Amino acid sequence: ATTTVRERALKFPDGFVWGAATAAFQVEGATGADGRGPSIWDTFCRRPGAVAGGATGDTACDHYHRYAGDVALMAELGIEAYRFSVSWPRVQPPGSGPANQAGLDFYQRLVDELLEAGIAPYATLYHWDLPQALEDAGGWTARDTAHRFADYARLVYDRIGDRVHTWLTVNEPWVAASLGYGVGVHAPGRTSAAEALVASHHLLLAHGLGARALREAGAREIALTLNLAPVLTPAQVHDPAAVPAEADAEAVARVDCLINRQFLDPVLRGEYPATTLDIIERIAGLGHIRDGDLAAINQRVDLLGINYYTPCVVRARPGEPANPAFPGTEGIEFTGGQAPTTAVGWPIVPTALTRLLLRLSRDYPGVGLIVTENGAAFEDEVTGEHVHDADRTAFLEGHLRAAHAALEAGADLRGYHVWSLLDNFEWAEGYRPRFGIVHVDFATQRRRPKDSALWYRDVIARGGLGSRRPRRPTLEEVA
Ligand code: PNW
Repeated sequence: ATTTVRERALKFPDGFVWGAATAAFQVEGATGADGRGPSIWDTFCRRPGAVAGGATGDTACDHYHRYAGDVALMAELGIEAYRFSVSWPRVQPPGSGPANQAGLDFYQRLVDELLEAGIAPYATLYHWDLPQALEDAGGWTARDTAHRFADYARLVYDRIGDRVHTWLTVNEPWVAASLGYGVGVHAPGRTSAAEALVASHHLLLAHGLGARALREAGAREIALTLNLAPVLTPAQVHDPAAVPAEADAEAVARVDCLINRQFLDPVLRGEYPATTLDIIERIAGLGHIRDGDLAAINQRVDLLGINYYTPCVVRARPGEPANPAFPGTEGIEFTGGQAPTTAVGWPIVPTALTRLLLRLSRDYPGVGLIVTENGAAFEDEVTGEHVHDADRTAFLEGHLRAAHAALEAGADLRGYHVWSLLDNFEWAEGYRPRFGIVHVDFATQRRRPKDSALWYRDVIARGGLGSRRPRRPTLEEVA
């Protein structure tokens, strides 16, 4: 006999914030408008072979001109919060000096439109579009860039601080430093493990100095956003309770010190883990870490923003060379595990989100948690008016169930932003991978909510997930 198991309806707490996220360079376009200066991504896009298809951010989703329509669309979907980023080269084209008021005007218009629609603005101050002039002066390998960031944060706060409750300083310092300065697949395209480690420290310092400047100016809620990846052995991908062998456990702990604790510990505990510090010392020296830096980085934050897409799966393998994105990982193999993957090849492991949220609650108590990005690229099926993306809906539902499990176990999770509101410029991958819950036809700029957006609208309206009969397997799957 078969029993029909219904997935249970899940209610999220009152006040849980349902949002959607984008980033300036990925959606705005209008890169020459109103005095905006060049960023490292404008430059990088013009380097032959750097970005798939030679794509640029010149037009992107033209959100700079279409923001009002995009806000109206969010309102129709019932989205309660919009996480956008502010483009530094719009606000301060050379990266220092006085503000470009015309650039700030855009964010004021956007924020006013959001508030008018009852949508809470969540402003990220740095989502990778460094002014090119600062890169020419050393970029994130230069300590001064962190000070420039704090000045810029203050300029933005002075204009829209009365209207924006939640501020996120820096988005994913690991990606900005490792992929930008270590592996070279992101702007500015440098390839030095030592520079990546120095850049990481300066991005952390920027967060700390920026958070301090925002706090002094009166900001109410301050956060940063980290790309956190639970580090698992291949066995734990399927069985979260699997106990790793000692050598594998050491590999897990080491990688955890690079992807997660290199950022969590300085920000939330005011120190680097010993393993991280050893690796930094061996590869970059410690000359760039000055007395007082860790205290500056360890500002009180009200929220920790978590970008979660996929776990990091590793095991010990003697003789394996270090992964270029993770200096100091000789003898560790990075594998995918056996999970199904998204269109960009990232394994789909929702249970790892529960694990991550509970680990953060246990190891870093006292800070509110918010998922600032979670989502997936899939091949959507466009048929006339409709865009079918059952894979994305299943991905989001699985991760919301995982988030709910963490809430039930006591995690202080305050909200969730889907990545992304719109299909957009996916960095080195160009416009091919589509992460949006809203489809964008880049030839016409037409927006069409995908099935996942309509599903998300219902989730928000209901304050959680309805009960659901799992899909019956198809004949091919049974055969
Ligand atoms: C995040 N990786 O980026 C960013 O915050 C978004 O701007 C981006 O569009 C989104 O995730 C989807 O990729 C990442 O290679 C980019 O490990 C690359 C990696 C991780 C995160």
